Amino acid sequence: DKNSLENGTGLGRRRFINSAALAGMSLGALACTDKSSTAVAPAASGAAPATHTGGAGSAAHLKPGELDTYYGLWSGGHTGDMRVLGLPSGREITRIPCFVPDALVGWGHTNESKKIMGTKADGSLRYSVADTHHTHASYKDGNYDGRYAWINDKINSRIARIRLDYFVCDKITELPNVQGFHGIFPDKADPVDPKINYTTRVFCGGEFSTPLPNIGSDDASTYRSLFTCVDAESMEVRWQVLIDGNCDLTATSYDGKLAATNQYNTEMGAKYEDMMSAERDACLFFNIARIEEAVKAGKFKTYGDSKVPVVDGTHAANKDAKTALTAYVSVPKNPHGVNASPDAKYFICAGKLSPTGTIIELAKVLDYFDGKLDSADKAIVAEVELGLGPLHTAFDGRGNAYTTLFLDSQVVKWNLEAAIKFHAGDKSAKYVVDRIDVQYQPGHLNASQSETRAADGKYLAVGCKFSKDRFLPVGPLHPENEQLIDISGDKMVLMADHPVRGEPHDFIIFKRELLSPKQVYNLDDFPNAIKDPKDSGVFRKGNKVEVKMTSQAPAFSLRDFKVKKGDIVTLTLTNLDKIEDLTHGFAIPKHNVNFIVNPQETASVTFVADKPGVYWCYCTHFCHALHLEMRTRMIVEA
Ligand code: CUK
Ligand code: CUA
Ligand code: CA
Repeated sequence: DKNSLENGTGLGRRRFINSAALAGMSLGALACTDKSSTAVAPAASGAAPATHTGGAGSAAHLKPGELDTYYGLWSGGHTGDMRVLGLPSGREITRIPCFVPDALVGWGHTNESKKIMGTKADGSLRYSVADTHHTHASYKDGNYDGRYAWINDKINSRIARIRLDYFVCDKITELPNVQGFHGIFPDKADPVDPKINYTTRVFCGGEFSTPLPNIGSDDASTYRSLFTCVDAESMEVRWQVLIDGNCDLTATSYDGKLAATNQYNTEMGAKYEDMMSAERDACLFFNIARIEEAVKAGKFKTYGDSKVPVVDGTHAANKDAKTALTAYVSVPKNPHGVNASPDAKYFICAGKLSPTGTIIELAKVLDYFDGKLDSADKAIVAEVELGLGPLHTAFDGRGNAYTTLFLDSQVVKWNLEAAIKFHAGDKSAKYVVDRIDVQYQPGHLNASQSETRAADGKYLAVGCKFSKDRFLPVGPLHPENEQLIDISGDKMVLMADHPVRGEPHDFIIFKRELLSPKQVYNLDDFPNAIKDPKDSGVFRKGNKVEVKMTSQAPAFSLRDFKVKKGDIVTLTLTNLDKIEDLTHGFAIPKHNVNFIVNPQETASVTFVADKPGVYWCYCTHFCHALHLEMRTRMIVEA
């Protein structure tokens, strides 16, 4: 029966098949096997209700013109952008380019965006590939405050900040000394100053270990990972912590005192067999106040060219809990995901290779740092079976957690206090509340307002890594399947499937009232703005030519402009139109130029006019009845 299976006393067929697979195969082989098995028999047990009645579910389909009630910020995976979805409709509203060039807005083509992305000496982009995984937003009083969002690039260890007033990326920082920067989480308060009840730091977990400094060496046992703190305002790297093992995901406490990362490679292995050889790994806690004191006191090193202070968070240097910067709490085999409960009491680590969820009580971690517990492991208040392949956890604000089970293709809803009771010996405590099959193999999930004090338990989105038969086939590359589940009642109810282009990982969902985006730029925010059309013209210094122009539908301020063959041309365009939604584009044939300017925005491009001729520059963004007529000529003289 269901409960005996859930609480580990029974063995259903579904569990049996997966357990046998787990025992007999490597993880890699297992994932492949499971993929094909779900294609054949997607709903092995506990099938989701075919229909639902009432509740939040009835609102999934919005009428034309109706607005969504929640924003979703989705990571774009290796498209390197952040995607903005409306929930519950699941409609993708926009994409915010960050790490990778974007043809619509000219990201990576304009001088302004290239400066943010970073260029080489020759002016070309330093990187044009990325791999984003995690999106999080800035906090105030335990809820999102609508200032910023952040997103990571795992490939090049970069963190991007998005201004949520304009939905644009405004800063990108490359982290020194680390590779495979994965987890990311803003703090929610200052550990010392109670007046600072908002985000001032962003923590970043380095997943891969490298020699430090990174000279070529094949002895992986000498490689190191670091945990990094970035300043939320300046986006400069404040400090790093040298650790044993690696970092994966990150979480922060509501009081600002603790941050943590789950560690799946405490073995410091270079091959996956080595990385999964130990029965237990860890959830590593950082004492933020003590780390900042150590940095202030000069107790740090620097590595290579980096000036960033690195403090020592290894086991050997942190044996005395009363002065320790770090605490390693042991959790079962290769955990994935660490998430903070909205009651501010617990961090949950999901087991991945172990079928368990581990609840760590934060007050007890602080007790350990105060010398009141003889072992950090005593902060564990529950370690309970959830199902196979637990990855990420979300919350409903009513004491329940929702964890994705990658191998079981399910979401399990479980009650934290009941799990704690069960762990303490009360075997009658039924901590598993519900399960629902998802289609298929879920990675991240998140609930509306989940990782805030205002978790509202309305919607749960699940990022299924495989969509298989859920959409019309489009060749070998399937979309992923983002599913929406109504969690407002006792039973989870599947509301909708949405295809998403690969390959998102993480996302957050929050109430639309928390944001008030601006729809027209401020001319004064652009130092190179051309505020008066009369200031337009061609200005030459040797072979460097500046072309200044404005746009007002349906015309550019220069009806034509002349440059000479070989000129290095910087063309600056200010959109003087003030009306909301009145965006112009600017393309120059044969010169690889196309970008847009939104109302009151200024952007510039630099290119070489290398071939004599007449080039019709035209507006690429539909703006006016005379949009097609909105042109100017660039005449390149021999
Ligand atoms: S990781 Cu993708 S499913 Cu990068 Cu957050 Cu867990
Ligand atoms: Cu301006 Cu189209
Ligand atoms: Ca391991």
